[in-house]
Amino acid sequence: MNIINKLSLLTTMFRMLGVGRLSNVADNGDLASHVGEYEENHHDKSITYRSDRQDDSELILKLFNNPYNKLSREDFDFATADSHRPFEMPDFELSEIQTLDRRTHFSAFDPLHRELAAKLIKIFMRQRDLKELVSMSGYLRDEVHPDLFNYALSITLMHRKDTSNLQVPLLATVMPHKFIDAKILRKVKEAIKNGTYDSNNPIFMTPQQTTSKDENLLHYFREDIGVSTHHWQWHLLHPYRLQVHNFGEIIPPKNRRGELFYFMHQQVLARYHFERYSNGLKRTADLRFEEHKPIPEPYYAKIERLPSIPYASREKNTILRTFKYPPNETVTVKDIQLWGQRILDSIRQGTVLYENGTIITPKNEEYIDILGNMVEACTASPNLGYYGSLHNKGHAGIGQCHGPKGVGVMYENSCSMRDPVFYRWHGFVNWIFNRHKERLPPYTVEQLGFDGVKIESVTVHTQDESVEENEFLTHWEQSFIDVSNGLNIPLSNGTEKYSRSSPVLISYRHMQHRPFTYTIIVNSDREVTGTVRIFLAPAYDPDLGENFHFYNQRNVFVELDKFVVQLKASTNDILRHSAESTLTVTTDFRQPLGKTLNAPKFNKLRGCGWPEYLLIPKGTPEGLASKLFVMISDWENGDKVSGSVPTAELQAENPLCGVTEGLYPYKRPMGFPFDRRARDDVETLDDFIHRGTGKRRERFSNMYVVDTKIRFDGSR
Ligand code: CUO
Repeated sequence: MNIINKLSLLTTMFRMLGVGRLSNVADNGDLASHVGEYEENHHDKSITYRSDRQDDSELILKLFNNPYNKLSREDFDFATADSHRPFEMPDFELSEIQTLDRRTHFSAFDPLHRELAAKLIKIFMRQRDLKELVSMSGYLRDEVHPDLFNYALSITLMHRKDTSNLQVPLLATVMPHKFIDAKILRKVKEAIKNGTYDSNNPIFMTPQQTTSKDENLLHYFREDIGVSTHHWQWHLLHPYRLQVHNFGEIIPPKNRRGELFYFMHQQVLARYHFERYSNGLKRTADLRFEEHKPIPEPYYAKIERLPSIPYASREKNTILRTFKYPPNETVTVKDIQLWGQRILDSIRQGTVLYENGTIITPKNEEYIDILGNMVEACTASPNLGYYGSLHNKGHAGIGQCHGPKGVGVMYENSCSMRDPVFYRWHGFVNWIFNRHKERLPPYTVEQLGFDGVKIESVTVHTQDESVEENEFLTHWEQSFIDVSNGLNIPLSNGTEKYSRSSPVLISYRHMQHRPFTYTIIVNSDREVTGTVRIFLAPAYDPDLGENFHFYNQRNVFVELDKFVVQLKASTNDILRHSAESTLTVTTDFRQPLGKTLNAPKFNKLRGCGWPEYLLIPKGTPEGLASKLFVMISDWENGDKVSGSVPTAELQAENPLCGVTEGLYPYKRPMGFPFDRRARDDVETLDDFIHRGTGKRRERFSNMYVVDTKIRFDGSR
């Protein structure tokens, strides 16, 4: 009997014996000792059983396609028995991983699912080379829940050295039901089945009405495919569960992971509010977990968690309540409040209670990182038992507040940003981070300044003559997503008009801006390296009905770019194009699978990063007044981390997504200089960029503010 058959038989036996229950998947010593035995013997076992017909990278990427269909032999040939070598896998691991029923909603917010994913990742990570990985993942592809498989293999490919140049297939292309209106996908599938699909006439996805009238105005932002993709990829890079019980870390937390959790989500919130202001709306209220607290906005997802199984919808004013959390926890509103209180106590006292009972007072610059992991909470939290799991269980509670109707989008990272309640919940999470940030002393003149470096001017130009200097112009644009790898219909039977190699394009509308260039003229009295930070914020505060007070404005500054420059000892003309931003990615949802990452700008984190087309918020037809802030800081004495060099390599790292290994390249706090309150005499942004008083008041030479306008052109 060849090994695949042997495994299938064992699997069937386990199922018959009832081993396939989630309740059996608890950590226990027996399990750990079995795993230990396997680890010891592992290197004596060879695991390869495929033919060598195809390139390994191509093969592994094909495993993501049409995940709810069985692998076709034409796509993935496991070869004949004679090319197999002995293949063994600890049966208990397989039987556990198989316990997740294929119709269950997989979510990384579910601790049991995280546990299964961690085990699967461990299996993938320990394969000794790509060939072994192809064999193992190829075998497991149809044995485990498709969403679990996608999650675990994506994380693996992002973290193994031998797959670091592979573009993990974007979830929207292989599981489009989580991103695209179910009706549209049904229409496409019908057309293909009837033989009426015409690839020259892509189907247009029109903006959906999914929530309140106000929030529907923000559909282009909340429900944008690129926005959700960024969020999904970010969480793949920074999974909650980083360890397997008794095994230590499988995915070690990346440098400043917790701080990045704070910063990336803070920037999402700043952008969301910028878009609200662009649409004539005020700030949204934070959502605090209170008994019977109603959520004002309804949300009718119109997308599916599994093909043909929709996400639950939430009616207007649905209330928060006690909810179940796997495996057998009941989480009350009071639990969440208690964790919140303990976290706020930690912030007030500046101390952290670790699991082993020690109390530590971290340095200011280290505390935010600990706090991020504590609030989220991932397994790098200092004390999950005491500080609980505020953010994650908040997602889970909101995602289940509809009662028995099933789960809502808040229960999953791939689509939670579509729901208006995401911004209310993360508003509360960010409020907690701000409690800490506001306790920090304001940055000193020395920390803010950069003597000898003077920004003489900053201007913004587009090539379009209809656009004025210092004006951004935004407009709608149509792009395409190819869903041919995610339709799960058997296609190439020889008589169909459509085969798997043909693209199936759906057109979607998104925001875009005219490309522009910043011209920054800088005088320097010496050769020196600087870090340039560019931010944009609205000038006018609709909540107050007047220009922004710095206290509030600092929270809505969106970072547009951050990079390192070598200044010479004279006048420097820094020309920087909008498309060069280190914070954005230009994701093409039509990209063919198998493509490797060799474009100069993008590294292995590709897919994580703010969509380039949403770099500039929408603005208004009349032009939304905004403030462009540019700052150059001393790189050597402030941002440089040991061992790093200001090279193209450093600039290829996306500051929103972090680095897969080594140190985060900008040492100053994320969000600097707007992450802290300013000194007491600062009321406006203009005050912030000045130092001294009376006749001695002068601008920080390394800061510059330009009045800009964001004009939305709705005519195209
Ligand atoms: Cu990214 Cu709440 O963490 O969504």
